[in-house]
Amino acid sequence: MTTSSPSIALSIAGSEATGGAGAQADLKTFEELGTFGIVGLTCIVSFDPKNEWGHRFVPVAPQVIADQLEAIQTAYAGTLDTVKLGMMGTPDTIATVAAALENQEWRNVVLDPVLICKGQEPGAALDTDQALQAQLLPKATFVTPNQFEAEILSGISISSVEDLERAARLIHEKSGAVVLAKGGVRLAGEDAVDVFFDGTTLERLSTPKVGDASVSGAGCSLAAAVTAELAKGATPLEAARTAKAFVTEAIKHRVASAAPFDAVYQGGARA
Ligand code: PXL
Repeated sequence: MTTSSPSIALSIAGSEATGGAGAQADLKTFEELGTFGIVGLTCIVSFDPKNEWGHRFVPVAPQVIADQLEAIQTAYAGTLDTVKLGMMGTPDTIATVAAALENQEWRNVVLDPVLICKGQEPGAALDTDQALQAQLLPKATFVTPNQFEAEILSGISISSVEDLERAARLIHEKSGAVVLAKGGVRLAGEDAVDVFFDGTTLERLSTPKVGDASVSGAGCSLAAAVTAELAKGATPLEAARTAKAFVTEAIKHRVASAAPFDAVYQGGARA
């Protein structure tokens, strides 16, 4: 290894075939932010254009997930210390990933607690939600819930930035992790406000909203950008600020398609 080797960032996540969200968003974000990106794939999501772009979901077999992580962790033993956890999808996948995480020490475990995706019914996957909270949340050093996920993790309903701040504090108390709770476009008002809380510092990260529709891949890319910045050695607050600016540009340069939602473009900051 030379001193110019890039920092390594691993995403354990699902494929979203149209390229907006999931592992594809993570890898593009890792690359844009100057890290060496790696993926361990947990599932394949293919939206169904014949069925209102609903989710078709196929899990990767637990042994195949374990094999990928064995290859990755053995290849980069000693240099890999930062991981992002995205969509898991099943309790078996969560157990497999939790076991693999135990095989080494981590400096940063960024958990994007993907409970449901756009178009899925809330509560469709209660056993998966519970497994995620029991087995992955305790391992997280940084967690990035959206409004819905923050409601589930904190147990309170969220309709204002003040609520989001209360939820961020509750989720920190429960997990010990740094929290970046994403209000995004979902809370009323002219600004997209996310809340950072690390146990001491509470900061509102605010930018003017870029339209009112949520854009596919925004949440994944925000958490991936946090992951890349932490891998490079940024503090959690610096990582959150950089990630917010990165995703704002990615939303401004979003890509339209025949799907009902636009996708973020991670090259936006360069464009
Ligand atoms: O945006 C959440 C998300 C994460 N990962 C995968 C997805 C989605 C939403 O569609 O498909 C694989």
